[in-house]
Amino acid sequence: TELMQNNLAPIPELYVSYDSAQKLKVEAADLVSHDLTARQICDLELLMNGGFNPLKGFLSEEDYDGVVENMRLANGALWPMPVTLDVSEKFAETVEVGQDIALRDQEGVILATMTVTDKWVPNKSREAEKVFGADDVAHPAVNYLHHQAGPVYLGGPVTGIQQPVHYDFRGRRDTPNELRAYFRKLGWRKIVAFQTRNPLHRAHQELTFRAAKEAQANLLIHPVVGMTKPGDVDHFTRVRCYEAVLDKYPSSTTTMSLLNLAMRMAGPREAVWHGIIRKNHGCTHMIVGRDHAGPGKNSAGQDFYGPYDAQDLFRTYEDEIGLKMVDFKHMVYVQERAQYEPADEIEDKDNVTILNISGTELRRRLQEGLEIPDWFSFPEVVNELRKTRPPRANQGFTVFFTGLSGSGKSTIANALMVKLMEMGGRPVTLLDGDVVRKHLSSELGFSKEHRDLNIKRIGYVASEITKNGGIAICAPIAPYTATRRAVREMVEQYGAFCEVHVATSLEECERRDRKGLYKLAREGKIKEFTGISDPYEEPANAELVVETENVDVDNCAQQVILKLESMGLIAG
Ligand code: PPS
Repeated sequence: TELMQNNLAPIPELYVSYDSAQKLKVEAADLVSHDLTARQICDLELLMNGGFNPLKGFLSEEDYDGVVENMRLANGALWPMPVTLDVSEKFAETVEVGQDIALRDQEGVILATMTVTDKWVPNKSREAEKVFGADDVAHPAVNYLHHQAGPVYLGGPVTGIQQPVHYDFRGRRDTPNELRAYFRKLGWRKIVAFQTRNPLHRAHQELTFRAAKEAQANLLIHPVVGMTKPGDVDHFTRVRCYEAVLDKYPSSTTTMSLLNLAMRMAGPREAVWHGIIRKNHGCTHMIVGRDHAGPGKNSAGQDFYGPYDAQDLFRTYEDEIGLKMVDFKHMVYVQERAQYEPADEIEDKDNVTILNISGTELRRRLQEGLEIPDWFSFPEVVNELRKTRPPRANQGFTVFFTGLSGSGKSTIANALMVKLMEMGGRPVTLLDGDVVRKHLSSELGFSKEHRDLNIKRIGYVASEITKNGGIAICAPIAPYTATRRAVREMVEQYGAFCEVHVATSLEECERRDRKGLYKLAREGKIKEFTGISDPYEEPANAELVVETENVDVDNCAQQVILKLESMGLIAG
């Protein structure tokens, strides 16, 4: 068939020659500049290197409408995904249609120029409905659309000056033309691509191996390292895992290349998009499995797409994509035969033992440091995963005390620190209110704005400590709910957050008046004093509330330890 005649001729790129690029770079210094977001940098790279062929730039309004409504550019070509340059209103006001703008990376390096042909305010709800299937922010791309993307879109052709710089795994990254040249050189004419955003386990190896055999093709492991689903295993870990698995394939038939794509998790439309992208990279086949590029559950707890919707849509457009789908059902392990088989092809289902570990179950086992059997994955892969996802009891976390001045936060925090140091295993840092105000926030006072800044600085330091596997104990007043929530969100990206409300009443704090501050506050000598002349918003959802009246400090600290143990943060 014509699909077999993969001539692997170079495909068009948007880059100008080296000399022109040097000139253009100097000239572009005078243009209005747009600083690209991380996602736009991914999109731009694939636009420039031909990965998004036939696109010549960010979509015009007419192309965008066609893509949203029926997956077609204005000229009729199949294109399922809006690739748009979203900007702020403020930036849009500085740009007129017809003008050239410079597109810079996050360090200010000019990557490209764009002639703005279109500027419009998109109907984001329509985009969400049509492209992602529902205007529901439980979908990561819909959430991005509404909460991160700017309100105005700019469209127009792009002139490429240079590729975005990557410092990691440089030898594993290839443009479409580099891959085509590689296939040409090795005489590969049929190539089946495997798209992935997850670590590969034995089931995937088996599936890709079977796919290559079925198509009698060479195999390209083509993992996405641009942006994947929030919460995925980071790409550094994944690439180390892929490298380990690559050793299990015959090197003469299989290769791996990293794709700097920003996924949208758009299921069926995304599968078609992936097909076009792989076609551009010189492949003739692509594996589409169960729930391809699935975004997970919607806000009603149901799947956004059916498990085989992506395969169905791909099949509809297969000829136009120009690349064949190798469809795969779910692979499971049959214990009696010690091998993986497609679940729907097992005829003696009732007489054999079928084993399977779901993604959720795998995360639980990693989380709790439990066994991950050899039939499921490769020891090297499990090893890498255990390094980045250590069991909870080895992960960093933050204990965040909040309460009035003189409530006993610092005293309990100190006792907790000593107890945690006695246990050992993880480094402990105490970010006490007074210490922080001396070292991190010495210029700040007690206005709402300054308190918020102070707490966010504490949150930032705590999140870094948590990320690096340590224990951060914070003990500021932190009077505002919204600010405490912001800190929680910062920390929870990396580890657990345990909020402890030290609920000593104002009357008791004032009665104790350890530092004599309440007296001064009552006399008006200290302004904006929490509880007296400034608000304290009581936490409604703290992990723990400790009473300090008639309870000694040691017991309060013990309550925190027990809470941490119940959260799985302290091993028995
Ligand atoms: S905040 O709101 O979280 O930024 O406050 P924090 O950094 O914890 O600082 C509170 C300590 O500063 C002393 N202090 C005051 N507290 C509250 N209001 C006013 N106006 C004020 N002025 C000085 C006070 O000693 C607090 O210490 P603790 O340890 O909480 O008693």
